[in-house]
Amino acid sequence: MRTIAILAMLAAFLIAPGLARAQGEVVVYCSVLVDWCNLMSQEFTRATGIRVVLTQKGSGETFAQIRAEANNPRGDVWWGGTGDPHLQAAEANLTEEYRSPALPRLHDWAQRQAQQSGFRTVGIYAGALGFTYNTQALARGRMPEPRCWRDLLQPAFRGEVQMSNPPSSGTAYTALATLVQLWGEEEAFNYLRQLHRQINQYTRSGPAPSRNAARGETTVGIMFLHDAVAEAIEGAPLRVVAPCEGTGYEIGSMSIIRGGPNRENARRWYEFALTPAAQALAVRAKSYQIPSHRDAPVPEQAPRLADIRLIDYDFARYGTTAERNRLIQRWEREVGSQPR
Ligand code: S7P
Repeated sequence: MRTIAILAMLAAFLIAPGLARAQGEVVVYCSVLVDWCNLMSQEFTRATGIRVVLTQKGSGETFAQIRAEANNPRGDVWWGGTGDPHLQAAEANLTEEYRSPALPRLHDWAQRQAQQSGFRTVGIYAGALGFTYNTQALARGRMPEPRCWRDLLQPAFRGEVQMSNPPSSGTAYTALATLVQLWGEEEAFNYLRQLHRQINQYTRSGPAPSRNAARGETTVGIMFLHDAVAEAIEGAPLRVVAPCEGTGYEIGSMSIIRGGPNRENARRWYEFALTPAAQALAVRAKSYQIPSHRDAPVPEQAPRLADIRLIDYDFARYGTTAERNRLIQRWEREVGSQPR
């Protein structure tokens, strides 16, 4: 009897530290809207017992942070955000190769994102780029209904358009790369120089222009369509436009940070985030992207990629550091630094 009690104590002693390690914490850099970050963290902790230490920042800023911390990584997993900076992080060896058993259950575009990065990132959602306008501000200003990118150059929209800032925002970089792919580089920069005169503010983060259009602080906002849909569902007088010439899209991605302090828990998060149940949480947090798991429900309100004239976005090319730096430097030189 005494031997059994001692063995039981010994077993408990051996198992307990393992359990503590299995629970512990995971440091998540989250690049979607804060409500979704919080809900996902709560549900992950509920499912696993692992505490989540969360930092919410846009994709451009998170990429900059991970790069700055390269010699002493503090984050474990980067969840969400536009795919291009995830590809750059993979190229810079800032993230770790990992092949989830769930990979074959993901849509082709999400699997392609993984293959293109040498399995250092994976697609978790998709969403198309476009613009939104405040119908009340438009009516007040007697402005014409914009349907195409080129409509935003009309004199009526002078000072009425907002977009995020390409050097700091993954969304704005998607816009820049989209226009270059749509029209060729010279024509795209010609457009961007003219658009510059219409801009009232380049915001730090990507979703800000839709929030500001919802409040009537700008008439037009350029952003991912799902961000404007979220505002419209909350009752904002916004119309959401997939531009007539065609548009690009993002593959929102997830990566494990190389050398992070809680590697096993990063993998637990990664697997959890690829389940249909976890992906279905988005809509509860009022996020309306297309989920990457084939079995995850697509929110009824999500703009359908099949209904939009999408370009064949070249993620392999526009996700490289060389291309991003080159385009952003050109944008700063020829557009951002010019008077409006
Ligand atoms: O969740 C909204 C969303 O638009 O924000 C993400 C992204 O972090 C935006 O980054 P920037 O602020 O750097 O533009 C998108 O991936 C996502 O769809």
